[in-house]
Amino acid sequence: MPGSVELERHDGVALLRLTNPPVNGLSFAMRAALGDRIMEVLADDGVAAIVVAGAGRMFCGGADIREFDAPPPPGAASLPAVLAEMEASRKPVVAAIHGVAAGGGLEVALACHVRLAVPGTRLGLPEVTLGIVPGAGGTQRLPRLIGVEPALDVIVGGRLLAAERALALGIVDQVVDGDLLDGAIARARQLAADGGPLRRASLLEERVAEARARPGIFAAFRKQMARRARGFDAPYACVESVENAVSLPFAEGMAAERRIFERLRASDQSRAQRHAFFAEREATKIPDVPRATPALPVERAAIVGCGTMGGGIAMTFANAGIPVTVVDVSEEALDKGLAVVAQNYAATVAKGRLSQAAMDERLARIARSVRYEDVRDADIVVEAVFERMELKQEVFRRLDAACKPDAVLATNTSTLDVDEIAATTSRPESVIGTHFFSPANVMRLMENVRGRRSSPRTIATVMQLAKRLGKVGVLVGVCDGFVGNRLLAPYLREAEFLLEEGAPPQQVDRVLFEFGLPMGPFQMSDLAGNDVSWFIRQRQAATRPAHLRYSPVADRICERGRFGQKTGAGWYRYEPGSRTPVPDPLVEELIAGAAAEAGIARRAVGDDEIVPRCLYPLVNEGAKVLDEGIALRASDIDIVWMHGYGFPRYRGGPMFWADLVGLRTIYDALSRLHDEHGERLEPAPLLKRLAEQGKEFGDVGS
Ligand code: 3H9
Repeated sequence: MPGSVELERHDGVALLRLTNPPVNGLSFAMRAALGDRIMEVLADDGVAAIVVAGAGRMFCGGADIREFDAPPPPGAASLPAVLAEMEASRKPVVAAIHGVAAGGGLEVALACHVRLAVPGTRLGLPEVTLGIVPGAGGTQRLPRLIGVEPALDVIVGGRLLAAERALALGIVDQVVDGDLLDGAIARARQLAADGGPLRRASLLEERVAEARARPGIFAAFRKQMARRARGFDAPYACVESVENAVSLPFAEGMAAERRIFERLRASDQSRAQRHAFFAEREATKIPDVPRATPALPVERAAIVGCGTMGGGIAMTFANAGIPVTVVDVSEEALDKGLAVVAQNYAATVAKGRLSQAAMDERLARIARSVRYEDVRDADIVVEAVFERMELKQEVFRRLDAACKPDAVLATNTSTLDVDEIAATTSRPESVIGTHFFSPANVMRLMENVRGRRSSPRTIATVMQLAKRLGKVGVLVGVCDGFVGNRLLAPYLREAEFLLEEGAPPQQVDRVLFEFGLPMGPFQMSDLAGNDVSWFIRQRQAATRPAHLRYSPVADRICERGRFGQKTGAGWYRYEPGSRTPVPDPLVEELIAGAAAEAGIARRAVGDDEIVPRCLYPLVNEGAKVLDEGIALRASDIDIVWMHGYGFPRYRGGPMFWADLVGLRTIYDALSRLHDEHGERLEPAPLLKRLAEQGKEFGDVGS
C-alpha cells in the first residue's frame, strides 16, 4: 500500500487529506508523508491553521495491517513522533472525520486539538481484536480525554462507536450536520483568530489524577473482563498500558505503550488474529462468482420448521429487518416454536440488551402459517425441518410448487446431500445449503453449501445475505458433514477412544478447554444434545466399515435416555436446574465395560497427549477437505471453526494453528499414531506433501 497526504490551501487553512484507498491505511509511506506535510505547513507563514481529513470513503482505518508481518523498515517514520509534532503545533489542528476513524486513524484524530465528525461516522480503537494494543498514543491520550473507565471500555472492547456515542463520551467535540470540510475549515480559522490555548490531550491530567486516587479500578476491570478475555493476551496488555497512563508521566507511558505494542505485534496471537481478520474478508471472494454477479434482493423470507433452528433463523431475519413467515405443520407446533422465540427476546430485554419497543418490532416481523401457499412472496425460503432426507425432499417438492420462480430455496441441513435434495425440484440451480449454527440468532457462522447445480446468482444471494444478517458466510462444497461437522467427526471419535484408553471425560474436557475451546467435546455434546449425533450414527451404521474401531459408549449413553443437559444426564450428571457437569460413575462403568469388551488395556493418559490426539486428526481431515476442493482455501476452514465451534481466535483456526505448530511436527506425530492405531489416522496426502516440501496450508493456492 503506498499512501500520500494531499495538501490544499483554503485562505490560510491547510487541508491535509489522508489518501490511500480503500481505507486510507497508515502505511509507512503514509506516515512519512504525514510527517513531511506537517513540517511543511508548520513552517509556512501563510498557514494559520490545519485541518486533517480523509479522502474517499473514510477518515482512516488505521495502520496498514499488511505491513505488520515484519518489523518496521530502518528509518521508518514513527507515527507517535509525527503525532507529537502535530499535537505540539501552535497552529490549531482540527480533525474532520467521516466514515470511519479506527485504530491509528483515531489516534491521529486524538492528537488534533479539536475533533468534528459527521453523523454516521464510526470511531474506535479495534487494535485489541488484532491481538495488539493501540500503538500511537491511544492508550495514553484517550484516558486523559474521556476518563479511565470509559477509555478501558473503548480500548478493551475494541468496538467502533457511533459518532453520537463518541460525542457523549467526549471523544469528538461536535457532530456536524452540514458540510464537514467547510465546518472544519471555519472552526480552524476561528481558533487561529482567537489565539486562545489549544486543548492537547497529552496535557490533560485531571482524569488520570482522579483515577490515581482509586487504585482498585484496574483489578476490578480485569476481574470483570476475565471470562471474555480468557486466553487472550491483548486485552490484558491494553489494561496494563492504560494503567501506565495513570501511574507514569505521558512520555514514559508512551514509551511503554510502544514496547508493549512491538511485543504483541510480533506474537503468535497477533499473527493469528490478523490472519482471522483477512480470512473473514477472503471468505467473501468466490473465484467463479465475481463481486458483480447479480444477486436477488431479499425483501421477504420464509422458514419451514419452527423448532429450535427454525425459530433461531427466523429471529436472525427479523433482527436484520427482513419480514419472515414461519411455516409448520400445525398451529400447535407454531405456538410452541414462537413462544420460545418470544421468550428468547424477553430474556434479552430483561438483560437490558434490547428495548421492549425493539422486541415488539422484531416479533411483528415474524408471521406464521400452516400453508405453503403463504411463502409465495418470499425471495428466500430456508428449510429447517428434522434431519431426514425423505422429509426434506418432501418439503422441497412442496416449495417447488409454491414458491415464485426466482426464489432461492435453501436447506439448513448439517449433513445431508444438498444435490439429492435439489434433485427433487424442477429448479436445482436455485437450491443451496445455508447451514446455520445453534443458537442461530447468536452464532455468526453461515456455512453455505454449494450444490453441483447451484447457480452463481443463488450463491451470490446467500453470500450477500450472510453479511446482511450479520453473519460470516463461508462457501463450501457437498460432502458428508460439509466442512464443520466433517472435521468434528474425527475430533469426537478420538476423544471417545481416549476414554476407552483410560482418560476420564473430565480430563479430556479440561485439557481442550485449557487449549482455548469454549468447552471440551463431552460438555459440548451434552449441551447440543447427544441424540442428534446418535441419530446420524444410526443413519451411517449401514455404511460404516466394519474393520474400523468404533466406540459404542456414546450409543449406550443415549440408549439410557441420557441426551445431555436437557435430560439432566449425558456424559455427566446435572443437578436439577444446574448446568454444572458432575462426573458420573455410571459413565465410567460404561466406558470401562466397552474397553474390556474391545480388549483395550486402560492406562493413565497424559494431558500432553490429548491435544495432538484430538486436534491433529481434525487438521488431517481439514487437509482432505482442502485437497478435495470442498473448502476453497485453508483460511475458510479456519473461519468455519472459529465462528461455528469457538476455536480460539488467538490461535487463528485449526489450519493456521497447524501452520504455527509446524506441518512436519503434525505429520510425524500422525505417522506415529497411524502406526499405532491403523488406517483411520493415516496422514492425508496433502499434509504429507506440504510437510515434505517445508510448506504450510497458507501456501496452498497462493
Ligand atoms: C493500528 O492502527 C495500529 C496503531 O494503533 C499503531 C500504529 C503505529 N490495513 O473491511 P472492508 C482492507 S492497527 C490493511 O471490507 P469496510 C481489507 O482487507 C489497525 N488493509 O471495508 C479489504 O481488502 P480487500 C487498526 C485493510 O468498509 C479492504 O481494505 N484498525 C485495513 O467494510 C476493505 O475492507 C483496524 O483494526 C487495514 N487497517 O470496513 C480496522 N483495513 O478488499 C480494520 C481494511 O482486499 N478495518 N483493509 O479484501 C476495519 O475494521 C474495516 O476495514 C473498516 C472498513 C471498518 C475500516
